[in-house]
Amino acid sequence: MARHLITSAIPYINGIKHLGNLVGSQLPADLFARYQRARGNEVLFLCATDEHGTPAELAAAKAGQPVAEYCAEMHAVQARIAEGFGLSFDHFGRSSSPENHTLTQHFAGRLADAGLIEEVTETQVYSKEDGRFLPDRYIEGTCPNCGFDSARGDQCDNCTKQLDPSDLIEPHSTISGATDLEERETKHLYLRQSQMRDKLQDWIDSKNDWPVLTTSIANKWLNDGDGLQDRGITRDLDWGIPVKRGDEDWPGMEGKVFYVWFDAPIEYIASSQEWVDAGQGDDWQRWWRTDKGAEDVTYTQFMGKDNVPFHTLSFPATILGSGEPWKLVDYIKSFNYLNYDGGQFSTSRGRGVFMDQALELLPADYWRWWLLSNVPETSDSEFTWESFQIGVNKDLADVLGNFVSRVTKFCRSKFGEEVPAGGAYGAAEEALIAELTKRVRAYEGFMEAMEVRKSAQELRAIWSAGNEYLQEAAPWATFKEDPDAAAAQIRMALNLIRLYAVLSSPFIPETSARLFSAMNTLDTEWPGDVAAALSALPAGHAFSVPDNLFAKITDEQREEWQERFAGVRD
Ligand code: B3M
Ligand code: ZN
Repeated sequence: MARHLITSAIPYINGIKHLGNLVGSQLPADLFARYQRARGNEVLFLCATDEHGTPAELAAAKAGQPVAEYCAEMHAVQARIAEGFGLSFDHFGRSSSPENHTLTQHFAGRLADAGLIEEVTETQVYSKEDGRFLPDRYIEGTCPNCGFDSARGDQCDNCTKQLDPSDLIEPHSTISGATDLEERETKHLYLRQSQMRDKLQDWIDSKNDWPVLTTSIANKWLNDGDGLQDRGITRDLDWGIPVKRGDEDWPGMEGKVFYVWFDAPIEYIASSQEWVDAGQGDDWQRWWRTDKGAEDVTYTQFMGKDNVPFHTLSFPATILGSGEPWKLVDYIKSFNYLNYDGGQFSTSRGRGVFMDQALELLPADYWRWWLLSNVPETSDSEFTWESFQIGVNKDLADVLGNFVSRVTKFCRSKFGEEVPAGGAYGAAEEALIAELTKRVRAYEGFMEAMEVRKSAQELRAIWSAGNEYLQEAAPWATFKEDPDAAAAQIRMALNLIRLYAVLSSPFIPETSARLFSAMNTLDTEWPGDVAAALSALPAGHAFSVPDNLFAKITDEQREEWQERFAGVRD
């Protein structure tokens, strides 16, 4: 039995995620986790909310709530929606957990002991009225380039020019409006990533099976310009993990917190500790410590392409720099972007369909199927309501749903609600078994390789093969001349439904559960031997006719939704 540690990039806490976020990490990670479990492998699948940093502070301020309270509430909301989408995390943690505090401070201490942390004094904008240093995006003023009056300290949204706060004309604090801003000296910790360039390069070079999308991004950062830059890992903020050196105070760093991107990936590990502390798991070290049993674990990370530098360089620098035997990632699966109806999904502008809204329209499996079969894998892809309608109506309703409905209803009317006996399988059935054997092996290969689109295509072909068989066998016609032969055909078809339930479960788990329940079986075993799997339900086995599996999306619905989601959400 193989052991798979799987993590999805942890979504920011600042609001409900849109479908583009979902398909770029959590959903494909879930597909892979469900597949590995279905193959009988041991899986630990972790995710969490990413709760620190300026975006969390801003979102809480906008909601008029203390940030800790906002995060606790939003975590519960995100957890509930994740469950609604069938995301089968073993644990959905919080980067603000006590476990992550301790572990992040531990790593910082180890890195300091190894000489990999440098203390740097720099100047930053301080607001006396607010009593705090202001991050760049808390400062606004007039753009020196275009005259736009709400340019931010890091960038002008009007002309896109990159700015420093000191470039702004008449800068003010966006918290209080205060204009008496001054530059003050402040000390920060820098992670000396440059010291680890060669180590990281060797590690990346050893990953010749990684997708080019992943390695090219890493190599760009390793080799561009002056090479890998040292990186500030602390901030002058209230909300975050206090800067400590292990469990000791860090002189000069009082009142500062770690940078969100320093503690967020560490939460992957902390999430497994939370899992144990919550009494859900009994040992996290055998997943993460190569001296404690993790040497035979395969660790796969899922993420959008914008997260790749942090996972190929910064986080490995933390892990390697600690000098401790932590498990490094074995494979990074990264994704391009999903666009929305001619533009981009946008959380800040409320553009597109958000996870909670999607579940109000239709059950999770409709979305899972479309999103996974259109995942932005080799290039960006686009959600349109037309494409969604076609995907759902054709693949789910016409192919899978229709097959199940015809077979079960026909059987009920002619043979009753049990698998009919009939004769042995004949040539047509043998041919079907041969085709499905080939296809199931191909499907396994694609799933193993995380080729999500190809996996979906193969699964669709497996469903179609059943439809074509039924069309040619035509048991409703056979029945008139040879009821025994028709019975064998239906026995095959009912067994196909069970097979589909097994194979489809990583993509459409709710539907798969309904199929198992209709087929009245607990036999979810993966079809190592397809012929045997297609005899699993014996003659006389009782089943029931399930309710219609999928409702078709009508043109009126499509138009209405398109209209409803054309604007922005507030
Ligand atoms: N929260 C960015 C994102 O959600 C960030 C990922 C952290 S992964 C450790 O895309
Ligand atoms: Zn400008």
